[in-house]
Amino acid sequence: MSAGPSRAGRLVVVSNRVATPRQIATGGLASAMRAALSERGGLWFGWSGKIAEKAELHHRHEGGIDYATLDLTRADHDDYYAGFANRALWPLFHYRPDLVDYRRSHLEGYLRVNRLFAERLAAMLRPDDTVWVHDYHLIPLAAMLRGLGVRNRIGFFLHIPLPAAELLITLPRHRELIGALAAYDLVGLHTARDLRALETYFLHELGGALRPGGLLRAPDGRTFRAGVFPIGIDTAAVAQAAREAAALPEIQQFKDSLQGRALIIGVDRLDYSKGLPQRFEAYAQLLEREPALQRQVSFLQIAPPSRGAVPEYRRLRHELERSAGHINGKYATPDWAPIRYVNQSFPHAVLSGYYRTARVGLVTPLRDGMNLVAKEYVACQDPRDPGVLVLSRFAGAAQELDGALLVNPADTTEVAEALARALAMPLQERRKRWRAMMDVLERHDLGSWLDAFLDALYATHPARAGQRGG
Ligand code: ADQ
Repeated sequence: MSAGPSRAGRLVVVSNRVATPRQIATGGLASAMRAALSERGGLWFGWSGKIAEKAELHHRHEGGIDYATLDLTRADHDDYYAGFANRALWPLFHYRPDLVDYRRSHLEGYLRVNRLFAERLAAMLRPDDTVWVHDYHLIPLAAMLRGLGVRNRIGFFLHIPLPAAELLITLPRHRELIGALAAYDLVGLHTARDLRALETYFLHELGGALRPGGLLRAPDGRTFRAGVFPIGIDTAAVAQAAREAAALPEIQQFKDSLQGRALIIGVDRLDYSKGLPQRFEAYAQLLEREPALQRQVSFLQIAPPSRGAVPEYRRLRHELERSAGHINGKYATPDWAPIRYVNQSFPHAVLSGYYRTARVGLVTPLRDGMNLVAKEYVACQDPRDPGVLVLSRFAGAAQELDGALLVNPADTTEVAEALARALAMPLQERRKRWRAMMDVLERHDLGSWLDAFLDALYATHPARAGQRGG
């Protein structure tokens, strides 16, 4: 096996869900992954999204890419995905230890499915493949692959925040789980805050060490590289879609329905990390504090439901229905509804038209790894008359988009004030702020994120994997 930054061999992407061309027609990250895979000749491996009697593997070749997808049994799905990943890791990593529902059986299922993934993947790997594992569902995958004798370069990217060490240690068996990151050659995170959390955890909880050149050493002597790779969007394509969206009939109709009112837009998966109840409350405060704005603004919140099998998500959905109904009941007039609350997904072409129509993009997650909606909103603006982004300090995107009005999403008064300021902002200031943000998005787009991560991964030396022992 050759050491050094050789790019020979396939790229193998592993993620919980696999986006085959037929399943998802659009979607930035999925198409960027597919582009990277078809360019290098590659394999995408993960859960098929199906629940079946047994864990059957399906192979398909499409668009120059091999897809290998594995069905999960009901028990595996419930313990690994709905259980440990989404009821322990997701809430904890989003700073909601109060919502963690930790069960030993869920953790066992999580380890079981990771082992299953490792076994199936190991059988498909060639010696010069480079493996890129995605997200919190698969943290221990590399450790399990190493246990099976796999020596390939393996990188990991975490799409969600990595919380402070104080929170990580509340996870039972955290040493085994978080410590397993050391089996990767490269661990990528969205922000410097996430990287600090990882370093602090390895140094102070595991007794590891920081080596020159961004290397972390685990107590057993393994070293790995960790770095900050803030994900971007396909800025040029998104901006282009927004320019073209004006001609779509649904966008024309939508604009007519506003009757000249200023639009505030929110677009999020229906998730408690996105701060939706607080956002509705902030909007109600705006209407209360600035009665002159009543009938002059309209708030469109698009929130397609997700993870309906998890009780917290069902509760949140009810809460938002109540809150939207309450606000509309209190402030609406026969010809004006303050909130348009829509539980639907839209093609990106249409969504980009909504973004471009909106005077304010309201993105207020309580915690978010990055938040691509914030970036998409900015890229969709008309440079001549751009809207204003109101953005949570606790979204990874806030580290880059300082042209936004940054807010603490829990401080609903501050958010209401920012909304009022955004709605009243003069054109010149809007242009200046937008230009600053757009510069960042043009410099650091999705393609450059992909290249930066892969360059760093190819620069690691898999030969040192031989030092690890089996
Ligand atoms: P998500 O939590 O899913 O992603 P986000 O980054 O906002 O959050 O991405 C959502 C994507 O879905 C965006 O591209 C958005 O346009 C799209 N979307 C949302 N609602 C939609 C709708 N109704 N119709 C169509 N499309 C819709 C995770 C992490 C984030 C991180 C990303 C990428 O939680 O913090 O930014 O991964 O790393």
